[in-house]
Amino acid sequence: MSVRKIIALVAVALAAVAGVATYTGTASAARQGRGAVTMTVQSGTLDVLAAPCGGRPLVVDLANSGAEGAYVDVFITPERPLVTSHDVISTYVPPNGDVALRVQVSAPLGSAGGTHSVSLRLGARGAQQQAAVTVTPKPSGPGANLALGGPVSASSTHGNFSACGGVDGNADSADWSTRTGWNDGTRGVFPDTYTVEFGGPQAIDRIVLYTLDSARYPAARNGLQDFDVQVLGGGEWTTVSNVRGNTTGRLEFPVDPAVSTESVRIVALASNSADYSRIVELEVYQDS
Ligand SMILES: [Ca+2]
Repeated sequence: MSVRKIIALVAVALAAVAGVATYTGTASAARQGRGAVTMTVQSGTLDVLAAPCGGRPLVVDLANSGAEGAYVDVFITPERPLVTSHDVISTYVPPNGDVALRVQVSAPLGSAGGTHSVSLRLGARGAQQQAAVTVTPKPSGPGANLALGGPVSASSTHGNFSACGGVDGNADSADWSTRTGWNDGTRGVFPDTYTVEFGGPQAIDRIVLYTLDSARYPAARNGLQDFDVQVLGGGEWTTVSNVRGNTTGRLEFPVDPAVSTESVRIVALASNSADYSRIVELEVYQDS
C-alpha cells in the first residue's frame, strides 16, 4: 500500500481530552525542524462498529513547547482487522502551539468482535504507543437495527454532511449536525433518495424514519413533507408506504406481512422548508 500523507497546515486549538497518556519525542533538526513536540493520544477504548459507517475518530494532540515551529510525522499502524484513514500524517506544529489530528479508525463489514490496537509513533524513532479499539460486529437477528452502520448511499449529500449520519445510531434531532444526520445537496430539487443496503436478502417487518425535528428546527418547518418508503426485491422497488403532508419527526412503518429485501430507500419528494431533504436516522427491524 502506498503511503498516504496529509499536510495539515492549520493549527487547531488543543482539544480537551480526559485521561490522556503522554510521551515526548524530539523532532530532529535535519528533517523535522527544531522544537520539542509532545504527542498525546486519546486514552480509553475506542468503540467501532464493523460496518462502513461504524468508524470513529482517534484524537491525537501535538503540542510544541519550543520557540520555533516544527514539522513532524506521526506513523500509524492498525492491527488487523482495523483500518485507519492514514498510515502517516505529516504536519507543521507552530511554536508554542498545538495541532489536533483525527485519525479515522474502522473495521470492515463482517469483522469478528474483539479488542485490537492502533500503534502510533511520533517520528521515525519515537516510542510506540498503543490505542485500544473494541470492534463490535454489526447486529443481526430479531430486534436488531439492520440499517445501523450501513452500507448507505444517497442521491447527493450537502457540503460536509455524510450519508453515514443517518445510520449512526443517533436519532436525536437535538444533536443535528454534519456528523449525525443526512442533508441532500440539491437545493430545491426533488426527488432525493437515501438508500440502505443489507448485503443480501433480509426479512424485515418494521421501518422507522426520523426526519429533522428539534426545538430549533421543528419538523413542520424543516422535516420531510412528502416521501415514499420502498423496498428492493428481485431488482425492483416496491412502495410499502407513502407519506404526504408530514409535520412530525418520527414515523414508523409496519411491514405486514414481513418482506424479504436487500435494501430500503426513502424517496423524498418535498420538504417543509422547500429546500433540502433531512434525515436524522433510518432504522430497519426484523422484530419477529
Ligand atoms: Ca443519526
